Amino acid sequence: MFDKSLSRNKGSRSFSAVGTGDGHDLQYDPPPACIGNAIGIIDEPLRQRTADVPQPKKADAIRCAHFRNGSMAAMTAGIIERYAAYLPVTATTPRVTLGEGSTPLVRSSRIGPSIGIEQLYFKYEGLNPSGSFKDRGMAVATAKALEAGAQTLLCASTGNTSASASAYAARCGLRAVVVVPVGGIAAGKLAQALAYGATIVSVKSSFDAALKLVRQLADQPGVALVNSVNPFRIEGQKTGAFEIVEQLGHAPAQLFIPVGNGGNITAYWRGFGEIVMTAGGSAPRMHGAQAEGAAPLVRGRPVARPRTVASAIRIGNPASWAGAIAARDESGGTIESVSDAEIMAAHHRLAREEGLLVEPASAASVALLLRRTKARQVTEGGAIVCVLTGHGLKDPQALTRGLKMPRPVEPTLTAIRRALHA
Ligand code: AN7
Repeated sequence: MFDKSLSRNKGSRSFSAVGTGDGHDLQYDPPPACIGNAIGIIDEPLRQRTADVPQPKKADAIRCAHFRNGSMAAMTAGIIERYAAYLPVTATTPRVTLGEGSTPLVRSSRIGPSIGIEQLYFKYEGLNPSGSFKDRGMAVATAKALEAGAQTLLCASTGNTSASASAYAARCGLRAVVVVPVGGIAAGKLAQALAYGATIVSVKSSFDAALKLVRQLADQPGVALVNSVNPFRIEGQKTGAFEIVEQLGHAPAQLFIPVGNGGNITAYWRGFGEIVMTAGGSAPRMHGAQAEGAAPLVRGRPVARPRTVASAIRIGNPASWAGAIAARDESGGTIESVSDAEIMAAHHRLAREEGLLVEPASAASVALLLRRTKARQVTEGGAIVCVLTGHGLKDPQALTRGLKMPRPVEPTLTAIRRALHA
């Protein structure tokens, strides 16, 4: 079991969780004031000072009443502010945030009991500001890019990285340039990047080839590459592990997580490792889920033409290959593949049995848990956490597959009754 307080050389940082006593549905104290003092939190990023928002002369009553019981800003402090002592930031690093992190750890109501797992939780990362876990890493990567004087965020992406980079670039007045594989990105994510004002280049290649190209392009002044090969991305994403430990009060026994480029499993493993080093306890077994048609880490060699319904993890040559394998081996875990049918079945169950809407890639973590449970490979007790990496609304095509949209009926009770019984 982990101690709830993590201490480091800069003084101790206490994660106080005020809960209902049953280990879930926890609420958090605002970050202790001492952290701000110790490292000098800057209230607003430097680049935003010029944004001149017209202010009313006199504060209006409704607004004052609304904020009387604490400002929204305190509730949604971003990950840099909350975890500065554990991140490679200094007092002058801008506290870039869109309110990322602080995502719910939702206890399973129906899937867990149905497979005999009492303590099953879902880390619902789709509730991040741009709809995926990438926002944790992007906050730190963008802050460090600003600090270094960059003007452009550059990335290749299967979708979520491009949406996240575009959002954070817009936030900070930077340019986003995203290179995406043609036909390889869900419609919602492309629309999202466009809406945030990114410059999008669609290349006639796979994600892997696109990443290779942007790595060459990144070698220019003023350009920051924000794929997970950027070490600040991994640093930001490890905060997902910190939150799980805060929310449970200890680390889970097992963590299930989808794997594409291998960045996130590397980040979570680092996060758990740092907690063990500072507070003791044991880290979870890490179970990485790849899609059967895009499973280079399972096969032990790159896949030239990766195929899967889960476009976010349609990756044949993961950039964080070594990190993913280390997470697996050091934790005594596994990296396994699941079929598209298993992914969509898990997607369906999450929506219908838990009320959790995710994109197919995210459902891979649950698909792997279901497969291991069926094969009686989940023998040890303790809490299990599945990371749900991205929101379901991003991939409307996958979402509506096999669903029948309702036909309009006449506005009469008879017609509605007839429709209900059809
Ligand atoms: C929902 O956006 O690679 O193993 O370019 O969007 O860290 O790559 C997305 C990856 C899992 C895999 N779930 O994470 C991109 C991109 C979702 C994702 C992954 C991705 P990594």
